[in-house]
Amino acid sequence: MTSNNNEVRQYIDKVLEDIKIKNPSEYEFHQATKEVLSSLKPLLLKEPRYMQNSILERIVIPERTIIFRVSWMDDNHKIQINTGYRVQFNSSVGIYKGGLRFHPSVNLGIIKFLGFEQIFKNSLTGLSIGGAKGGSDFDPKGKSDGEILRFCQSFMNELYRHIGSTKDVPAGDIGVGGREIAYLFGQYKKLTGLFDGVLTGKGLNYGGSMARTEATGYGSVYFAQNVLKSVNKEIKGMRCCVSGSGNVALYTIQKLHTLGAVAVACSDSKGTLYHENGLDFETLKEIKEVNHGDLKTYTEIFEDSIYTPKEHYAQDTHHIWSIPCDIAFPSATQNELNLHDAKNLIANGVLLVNEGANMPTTLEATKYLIENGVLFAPAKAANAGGVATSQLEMAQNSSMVSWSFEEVDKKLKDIMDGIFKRAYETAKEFGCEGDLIMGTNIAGFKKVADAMIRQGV
Ligand code: NDP
Ligand code: 2IT
Repeated sequence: MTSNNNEVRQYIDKVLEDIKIKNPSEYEFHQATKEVLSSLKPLLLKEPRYMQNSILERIVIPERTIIFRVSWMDDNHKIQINTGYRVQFNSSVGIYKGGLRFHPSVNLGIIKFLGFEQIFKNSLTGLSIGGAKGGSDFDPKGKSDGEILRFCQSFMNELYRHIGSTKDVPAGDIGVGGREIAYLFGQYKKLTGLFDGVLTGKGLNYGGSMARTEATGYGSVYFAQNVLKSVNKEIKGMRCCVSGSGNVALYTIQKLHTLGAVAVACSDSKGTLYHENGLDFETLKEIKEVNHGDLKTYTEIFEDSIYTPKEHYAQDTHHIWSIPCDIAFPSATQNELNLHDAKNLIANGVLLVNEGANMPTTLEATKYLIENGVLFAPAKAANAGGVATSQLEMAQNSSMVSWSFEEVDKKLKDIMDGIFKRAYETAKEFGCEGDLIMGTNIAGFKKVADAMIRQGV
């Protein structure tokens, strides 16, 4: 028995409508669920069991949402209060897994959109990992090292009871890098007396994996290589704009240069940097990763580079997307590439948009890019190298072995090739060859939904 078109469309619309009613003002969550559910139509038409088992209604609600108070003392001995979150979204195919974001914009809707996306991304890697996300509205910018330490300790004082190496394994995301993971791990160990793989992205001297730092950026470029190969092109010689200058952006830039492409522009929350002959990776790393500084200081070292502060951006646009490039790698944050930006990219002849960040392209911009023949690599596939390598870190921790950089990098590349193949072939199976959004969402969803059905209500 198959379902008919109207029935499926009404089912999807009803679930999306209910999400809006039950979760008002969670706009990013509305956007993420709309993107996924809309692309599942061909699958729901073909396989009625998902409707019969109320899978959509179930999958859009987290298994557990934890919200907690985080109080900590600043350097002036004043007590500061933030909100902490951990949304354990889906454990059908494995332990809850996903990053922690520390940024003042964090709210429940943002953590839910990220947790929801994580379910399908993790499933698509081909590994057994469930989906979760967490974080806080704490702003690490301008805080002393002591303040970061005290915040992380207080955050873990509550989080520790909800996580564990066979239960829920957080990692980094915006505002959470090696320093924060170390402080969080130290406090977890004090509270539980356990030295285990409860967090990923750990330092190499206490259980971390080689290549985890590089993994999301490298993986994003490996994915782009696959997309280009499918249209008989190669990455060598391509001029690229990579937004952001954090973990994902930096290692995207490094890998692009290794492969003979040229990254000409990057950005941070204050402005855009353009360097016609190619950005210098080591200098960027020193400014952003080591010193947590401003991108602007790059122009003091390279006088032929140009910095445009955010205040000078044209209205409603992000300056970086008005710089001519063959490939755009949005790698900073959600909704950082809008319809105006898409029009600018197309006017300048962009070939591929490869999403390094989570949900960086608005729904309107995505539609416009695709309608105008731009290749599009969706985040759940293109940035899955980070979480996949986190799983490799967990595998090394539980078996007490350490793999070399080359071994991990090789596994990462194989995983990214596998993700592309799965997404590409799934799209083809459903009559939409080349539609990687549909391929990614259907392949990611199917594995989780089938596990949910098999495991009962
Ligand atoms: P980082 O904190 O290391 O870097 C984020 C970068 O983006 C910084 O340059 C930051 O600017 C900029 N940025 C952040 N928020 C904004 C904003 N609201 N407006 C403008 N610029 C902003 O984070 P990551 O590199 O780890 O994460 C980047 C993206 O990649 C996120 O969407 C994240 O969810 C996603 N991602 C990360 C993975 C990982 O392993 N880390 C894995 C998969 C996806 P500034 O330097 O001024 O703060
Ligand atoms: O969005 C993501 O995939 C991440 N921030 C990484 C998650 C992880 O568990 O490594």
